[in-house]
Amino acid sequence: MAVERTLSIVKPDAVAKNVIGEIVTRFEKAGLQVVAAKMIKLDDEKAGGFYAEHKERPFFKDLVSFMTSGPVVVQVLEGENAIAANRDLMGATNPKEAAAGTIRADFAESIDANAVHGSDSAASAEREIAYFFAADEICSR
Ligand code: IDP
Repeated sequence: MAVERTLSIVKPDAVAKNVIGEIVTRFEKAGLQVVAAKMIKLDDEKAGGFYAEHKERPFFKDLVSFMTSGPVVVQVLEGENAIAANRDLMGATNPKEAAAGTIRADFAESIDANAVHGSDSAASAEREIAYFFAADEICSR
């Protein structure tokens, strides 16, 4: 298995629910390490650029509006198979379809407000990490 890095975002709904720590604990208990972290308030440009691949989708405007509705916590997670491991911890995009015990099953309200983001491939992880972090902001351990 390869050591990978992935980008995680604790979305505004989960920050508002005060469950940042509970979510990070799940990453740590699964063997993923936080190697970079910041709390930021996205603006339309930053959120829209992040989700550029969804620009033509009908939910794009709502997605940007939700992602800019409050602060988010952006993190780089590192560990064995980190990209798939994080996706497993997150659960399905729609919390109604997310497996029991996953972050989205436990903390998400709806497909719009679904608690977390996680990179879905190695190429996405590379782009997304660079979108939020300079190389010297990532502290490998
Ligand atoms: P992911 O976050 O599980 O990777 P994506 O397909 O990349 O899912 O979609 C990005 C985000 O866009 C989702 O997390 C969700 O908040 C939102 N989204 C995706 N599909 C829909 C939809 O059909 N309706 C409303 N929002 C959606």
